[in-house]
Amino acid sequence: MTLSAHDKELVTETWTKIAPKAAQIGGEALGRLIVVFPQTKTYFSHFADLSVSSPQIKAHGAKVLGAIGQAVSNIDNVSVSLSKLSELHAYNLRVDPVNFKLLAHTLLVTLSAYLGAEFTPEVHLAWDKFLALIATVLSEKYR
Ligand code: HNI
Repeated sequence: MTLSAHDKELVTETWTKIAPKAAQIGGEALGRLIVVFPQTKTYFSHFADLSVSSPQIKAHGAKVLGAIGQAVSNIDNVSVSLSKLSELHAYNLRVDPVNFKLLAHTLLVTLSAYLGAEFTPEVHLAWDKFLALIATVLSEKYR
């Protein structure tokens, strides 16, 4: 997945805007994931509360967005930046890669809700490509 220089600029600009609310956005995106795609709950069955407002789900969503922030800071080198997480998801957690696409979807929806009119088609495209790149990186250790 190749992001153009303009895509990278848009992702970085958007991140600057949403960074103060990143934890909240991550929590909401993960909450949407388990509601809209309930099959994803199987990965979090060790959480005591799997409701949309679960503190564990929110805290975990915040962690996910933390990693996305790290990827934004290393947008020219996402593969190296997320290498450890790629190993974790492939070897330890064994998350089926199809789920990365589902989370990308709920993240886009959440970004749209937070950014309103600023979530232009161009910004949408840039984030779609960026999240697809992250999904590829997180899946690249599977075989
Ligand atoms: Ni994911 C743990 C980042 C997608 C299931 N995941 C993490 C951690 C980060 C993270 C950060 C915490 C690591 C640590 O504690 O060292 N996950 C990401 C990112 C994406 C992603 C950046 C994609 C954008 N993870 C997913 C998906 C699923 C998923 C799609 C399953 C549906 N992740 C997990 C599980 C854990 C996890 C399960 C361990 C949770 C725990 O606390 O036990």
